[in-house]
Amino acid sequence: MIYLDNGATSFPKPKVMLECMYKCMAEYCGNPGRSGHYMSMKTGEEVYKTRKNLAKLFNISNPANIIFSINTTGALNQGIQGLLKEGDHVITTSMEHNSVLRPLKMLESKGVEHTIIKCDRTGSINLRDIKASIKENTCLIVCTHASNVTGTIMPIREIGELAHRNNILFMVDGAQSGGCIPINVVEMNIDLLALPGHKGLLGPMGTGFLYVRDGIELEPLLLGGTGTASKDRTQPKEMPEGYESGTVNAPGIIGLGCSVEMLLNTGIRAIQEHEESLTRVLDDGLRNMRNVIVYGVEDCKEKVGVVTLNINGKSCEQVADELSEKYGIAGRAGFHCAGLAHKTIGTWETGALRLSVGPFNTKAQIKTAIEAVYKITRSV
Ligand code: ALA
Repeated sequence: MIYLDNGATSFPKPKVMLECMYKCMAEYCGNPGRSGHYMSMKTGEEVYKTRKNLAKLFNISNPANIIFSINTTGALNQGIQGLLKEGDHVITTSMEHNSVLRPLKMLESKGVEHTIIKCDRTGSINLRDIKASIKENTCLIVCTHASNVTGTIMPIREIGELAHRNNILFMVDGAQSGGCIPINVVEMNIDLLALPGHKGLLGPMGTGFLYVRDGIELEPLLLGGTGTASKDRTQPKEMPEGYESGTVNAPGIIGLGCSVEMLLNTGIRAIQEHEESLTRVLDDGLRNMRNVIVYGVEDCKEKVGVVTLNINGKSCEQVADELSEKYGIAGRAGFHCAGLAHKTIGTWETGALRLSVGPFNTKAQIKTAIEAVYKITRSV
């Protein structure tokens, strides 16, 4: 299969990661931070190694500020629900995933209000609109780094600057950008960063994390065993264990650490260049095709490796099925858990087909995909 659904999860995974996970499970996997024997200690050390690799990749000075979660949704929920309280105001955008918009909607019933800034039809935001929405009780701006519907990259550094000038915290959803384009939490003014392990970081599903800058007060979302202060009925708030209650996905986290090590050696810039060149070929090939509508920004420097389209006369689901069944090409059709983003770009009624590239795709595969879409347009 030609896999162009890297926006949903990356595939294939690096062999080094598979070997790493196998070794962990076959040779030493004890419960980290729970016992003093070799297996528990070794697992704890390897889990910590992942924290260190992630810290290095994102310029996080203290690896203990990384809280492991089961996915980006878990990380975003911990960040959003852990921070906000009655009377607070939050600013977000119309290109967000439901993992931001649904917690914010739920928090309305707890007295937390929010403003959604409408982006334009390419998914781009105007900083002036954010600035105009800041109120006295605004305490958080939460924003995707790159849209999962159009790939559009948001001006994160500038939004972070604006937030900090107004004493507002800045949280970034890096679900589509982590491992694909550089993220530097210091240079980009990021206070909280939520990321998946299984997308651009090339780790397994069931992994993700939330980075929380020093000095930020956060209520833990999940209460329970931390391996520390066991006689205490109240939840410890030490980072990171106070926010990682229960047994963590150690084999997954350790596998993620191996993938991140590989990314550190390869360099994110090299991955970015490769994905950008493939995206350009795909975008150019489809944007100029009769009966094909491509959404989002045209300049591939302004987006991650996503090309989203519709073919006149066919539903996006039909096109996705045909691509899969006739041509062995994997994409994702529908609304991508981001209905409001579809409303923003004008596909509220129809949804769209998303093709998303990864580091292991080749130019030949992209050309085959363009050819396949062309054949489908001819069969309408
Ligand atoms: N949020 C993921 C996507 O965009 C699953 O497909």
